[in-house]
Amino acid sequence: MKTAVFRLSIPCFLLLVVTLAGCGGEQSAFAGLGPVSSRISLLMWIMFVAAVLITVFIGLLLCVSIAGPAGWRERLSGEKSIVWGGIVFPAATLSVLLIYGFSVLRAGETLSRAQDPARILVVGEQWWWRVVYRHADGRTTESANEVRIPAGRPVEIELLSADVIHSFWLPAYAGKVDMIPGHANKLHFIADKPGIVRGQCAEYCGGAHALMAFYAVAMAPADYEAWLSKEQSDARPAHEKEGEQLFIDSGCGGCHTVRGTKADGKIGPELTHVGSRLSLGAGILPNTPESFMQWISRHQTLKPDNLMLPFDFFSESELRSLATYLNGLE
Ligand code: HEC
Ligand SMILES: [Cu+2]
Repeated sequence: MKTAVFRLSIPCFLLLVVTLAGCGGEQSAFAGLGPVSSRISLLMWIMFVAAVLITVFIGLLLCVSIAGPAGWRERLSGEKSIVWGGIVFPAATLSVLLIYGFSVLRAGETLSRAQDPARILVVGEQWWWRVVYRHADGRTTESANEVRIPAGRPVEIELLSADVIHSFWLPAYAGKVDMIPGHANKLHFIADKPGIVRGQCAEYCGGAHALMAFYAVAMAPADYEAWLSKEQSDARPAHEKEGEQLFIDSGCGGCHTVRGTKADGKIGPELTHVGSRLSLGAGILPNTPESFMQWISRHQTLKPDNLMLPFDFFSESELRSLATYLNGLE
């Protein structure tokens, strides 16, 4: 008996460690790094503590009604306890929680009336994110798989989908909002301070759904403006001419845009400044020359069924010059 308990306790302990490991870090709903997410996590704690208290209370009543003193048992089986415990109490608690929940939802709406939010459009695609920054003068700059925002300033993200339903979830700053084909949803939040957090698609959208993540980078407002004007510019002339030529000749430009070159495809992620992003393949690889080589040669293994054509025929040196070229697009 003792050994059985001991044998079970190790997997249980490991499971607990693995589960708790999900609580910290860059993709945590507990982080509360902005006013909207802080209110959501407070609501969650209130619901959790209330649920624990109610469960314990009901458990106690159950014990008393089974094995308690006769007087108590009789009182609990009366009509009164059903009316108060079964109707009045749940109706009152649920109404209070409902009203409080609405007020938490309003926190985002209040932000939506804020003057001059940073406006960004994010389109969910199988299985990556198209990100479009709207400038004050009406122009736009397209990027992908990374959302940069100014810290301390309201952000308005318009959410759309190009194919099926996705869900934009950036737990450190806000709740999740669905991206629905043909219907624009809006998400409002503020990031309290500069930092890097991770987001994830939170609605099953096909095979590679679990590999559809992104990073959000909150920057000091002046740094953000500087970054945005750099992002708006065309790609600087390539040092790696051979890689650039290979990119054009292999037809990569039929699906990808590198502004300032002949590549102007719109099917895949925009690559004008891909070298300055944090990750590749929608949050699945770190942005290094080796990752570019891996992605180009093995992306169908790394992210099965993704919509980029397989390119598994390049030689090592061709891969290297493509990777050097792309990594140099900063
Ligand atoms: C048929 C269209 C198509 C062609 C042709 C194509 N790609 Fe792609 N590419 C995509 C799509 C779609 C994705 C996004 C895949 C995903 O993450 O689900 C992608 C992703 C990428 C990424 C990762 C981008 C990011 O934001 O992380 C790189 C790098 C890339 N492609 C390079 C290339 C290169 C180099 C070539 C030519 C050898 C090429 N692609 C040809 C469609 C294409
Ligand atoms: Cu998804």
